[in-house]
Amino acid sequence: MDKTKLNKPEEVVLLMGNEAYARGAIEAGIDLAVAYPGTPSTEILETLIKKHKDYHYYVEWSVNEKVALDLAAGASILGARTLVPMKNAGLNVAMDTLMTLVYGGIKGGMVLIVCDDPSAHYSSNEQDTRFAAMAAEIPCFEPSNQQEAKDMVKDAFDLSEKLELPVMVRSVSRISHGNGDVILGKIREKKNILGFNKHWKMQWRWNVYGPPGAVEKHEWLYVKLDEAKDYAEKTEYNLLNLTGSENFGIIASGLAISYVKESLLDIEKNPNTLYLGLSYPVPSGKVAELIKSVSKVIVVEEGSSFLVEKAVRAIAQDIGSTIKIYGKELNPIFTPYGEINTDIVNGALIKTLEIKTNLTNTEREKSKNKCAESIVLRSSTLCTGCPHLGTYTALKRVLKKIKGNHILNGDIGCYEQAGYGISSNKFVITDELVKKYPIKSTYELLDTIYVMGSSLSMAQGQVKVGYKEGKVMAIAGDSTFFHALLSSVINATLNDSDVTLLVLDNEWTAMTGHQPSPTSGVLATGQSIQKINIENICKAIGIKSVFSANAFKIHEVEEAMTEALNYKGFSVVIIYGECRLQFVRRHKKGLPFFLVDESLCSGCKICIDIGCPAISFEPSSNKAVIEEAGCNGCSICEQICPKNAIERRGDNIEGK
Ligand SMILES: Cc1ncc(C[n+]2csc(CCOP(=O)(O)OP(=O)(O)O)c2C)c(N)n1
Repeated sequence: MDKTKLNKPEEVVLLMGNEAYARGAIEAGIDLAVAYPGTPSTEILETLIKKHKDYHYYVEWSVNEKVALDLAAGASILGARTLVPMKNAGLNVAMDTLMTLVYGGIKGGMVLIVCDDPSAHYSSNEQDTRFAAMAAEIPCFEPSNQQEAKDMVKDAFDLSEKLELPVMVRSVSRISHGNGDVILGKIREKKNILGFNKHWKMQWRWNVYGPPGAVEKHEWLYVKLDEAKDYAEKTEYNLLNLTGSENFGIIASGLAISYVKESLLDIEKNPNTLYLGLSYPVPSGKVAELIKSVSKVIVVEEGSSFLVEKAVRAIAQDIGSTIKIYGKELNPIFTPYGEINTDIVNGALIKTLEIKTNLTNTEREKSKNKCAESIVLRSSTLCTGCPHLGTYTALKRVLKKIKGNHILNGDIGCYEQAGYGISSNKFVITDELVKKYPIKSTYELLDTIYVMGSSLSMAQGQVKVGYKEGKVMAIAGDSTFFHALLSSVINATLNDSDVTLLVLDNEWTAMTGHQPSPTSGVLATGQSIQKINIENICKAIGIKSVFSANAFKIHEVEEAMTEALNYKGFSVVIIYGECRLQFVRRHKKGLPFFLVDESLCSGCKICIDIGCPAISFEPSSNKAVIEEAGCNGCSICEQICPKNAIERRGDNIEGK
């Protein structure tokens, strides 16, 4: 965001959804914004970090989402306005706090922006986090465009303070990462006065066990929920339009509203509509009015919790209506998986309503296909020179020498790509083949990947039930180590599990865009701090077998891994190697690069199996090729070439 424009209310600025959310928070006069990075939410805090000095609020990348929410809770009960953005899965981590925080609420406004990811573009699931707002019994906004993204955050703070409850704003990737015109609003100059009052409006207000106890505090939450329902009926974000001329009505929420609006233009229909910008609680009065005005209702929403659809059915039953309701759950016209878009809405409306139309979407299809033609198909890979490539190359070589059906439990980070199966062969599943499947590509290494921190505890489960057919390993990064793995590390130490953990310490939270991790030595604000050393933590916990190695020195890594794998009990190898992109940023000049000496290359493809995007194979000459401009000079290929056919050129700076 351009600072000069920031102070100009009424100015129209093109903003990415996540910048719009950040702007909304600035306009609301926040005191604190804390988060753990996670796509598609990361840019919200990144934008706020850039502006924290101008608008006087505290920012930090916390070690995980629960810690972030706890921080915000502590501040909000003093009266501070706090923002906690996170990705979908982030709320799962923070849910423990949220479910109890609502029993007494907060004093200063608290807004959680939860960025869902329908179609799982950046996530391991497509969860519809609106269900969490419903479970926690707090209001949930859902913007349909970038303007609303900004406005809703600002209004969510006011609502939060009015209800004395945290309020959720549910985003989706296409809002968070899409761009749109936003009319800027005024920035609230006033900051809330902070103060601590133990019995603010209620005895033991901030102590859920203090009298009145949890049940009474839950009862209080229901009073608040009634106020939220009232707001849902009155707010202009929930827009009822009964001036339509069709015998069907549409109820849509969030981004689906934009799809519906576009679709109605396409199919040239003008039904009664109810657009919900606040999708929890659903305004039953407005829904009832719409139901009564038509003979069928189509519910369009993004996600699979059927939140609005279920509510519409319940309201229909309540008012004795037998109207047919279409959506995703019963009478499905949309699938509950994958995201929707205007074309899908068009198709569903045309089919369900048996609309005769000339609309074929051909123009849109044609331009889409044209764009698709110019895109080279490729899957994601680790970067050239990535330290994880060195680690995995060493791991493959070590495991090849140890007999058995080893289990590699992966975790969440750039290194998870070793489980993406890029260039893996398709094969018919037979028990024998499954066990003996020969791993060549780095991208076929990891067997399990679920969520942050699960690798090591899953590995423990495997050995504790007596798995003995091979080695059991867990592989996780530095940011993940602090986020959710540390408790598993303690658990594995306590219960002495025969598992080897590899911690790939690349000094950054790389996958989400190089936010600092506790091993970076720097804070979000740029302030230098002492690095927290994972090796020291492991030793302090009492792990007897802790090894370390340099990711860019294959033999060193192999040696450390071999020793750890030979150890009977819990062993840890910390593999150091800064994310090569960060390293290259600091050493723009003078990096070495590597080239293949064709006269020596035997075409064995050992270097290809590293999985480095700078190395390819030329079938016509049967030789490997290194693209000079792509090479980041890590030297892994040089170290493993059996023919010494890879030559170092340029200067001689090595990775740390
Ligand atoms: C609960 C949760 N929060 C956030 C994320 C987003 N996320 C994906 S990978 C990652 C961190 C990766 O950092 P690290 O473990 O250091 O590995 P690197 O990418 O640096 O190799 C994060 C925060 C997530 N997937 N789940």
